Amino acid sequence: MDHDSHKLGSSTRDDEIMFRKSIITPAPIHWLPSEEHESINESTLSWLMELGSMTRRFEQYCQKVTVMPYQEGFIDFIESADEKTCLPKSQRYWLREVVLCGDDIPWLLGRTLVPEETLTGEDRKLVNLRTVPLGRYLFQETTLSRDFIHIGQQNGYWLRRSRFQLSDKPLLLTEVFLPASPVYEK
Ligand code: VNL
Repeated sequence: MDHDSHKLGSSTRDDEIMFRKSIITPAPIHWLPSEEHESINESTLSWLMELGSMTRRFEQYCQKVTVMPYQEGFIDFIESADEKTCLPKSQRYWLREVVLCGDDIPWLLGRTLVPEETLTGEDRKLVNLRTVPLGRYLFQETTLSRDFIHIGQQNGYWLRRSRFQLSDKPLLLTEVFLPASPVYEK
């Protein structure tokens, strides 16, 4: 008799859920030093360095952009050393992973990590987004600024990592551009 079997699929606390593997594979990421950015073709670079909302940019290339939630919830620690160095230490982090689709075709994998300390006041709304694109919230905020964008490649696909500040409270976004996205169009 497996004594732990009753735990399968059930949660330990009402705000704690069972986590699946990250939507972004653990395959190694090759981060490009900024000197190498000039070797990227102009069109691709304009996507990777997009400063506005990716959702809005995508909307120029399809009829509708939709969010398919993959998983959302609080996690107690960050596994990836890479990500850990980008955020201050926190008791908990809000994790949101989604697939962003253009006309129902997956175009982007999005992973957002938010230290609990960032979720104060109005910014607590970040935990209630569900199918609302994150950008709809972030880019209407006047208190939003971006610290950096890192560009990289994983399994031959482009990705980027951006750290934002909402009223000086950090959050980390990772976006993997899938092959069907207009990023790869020639
Ligand atoms: C979301 C939408 C996330 C678009 C993204 O990157 C993005 C989201 C992290 O709704 O969570 O580019």
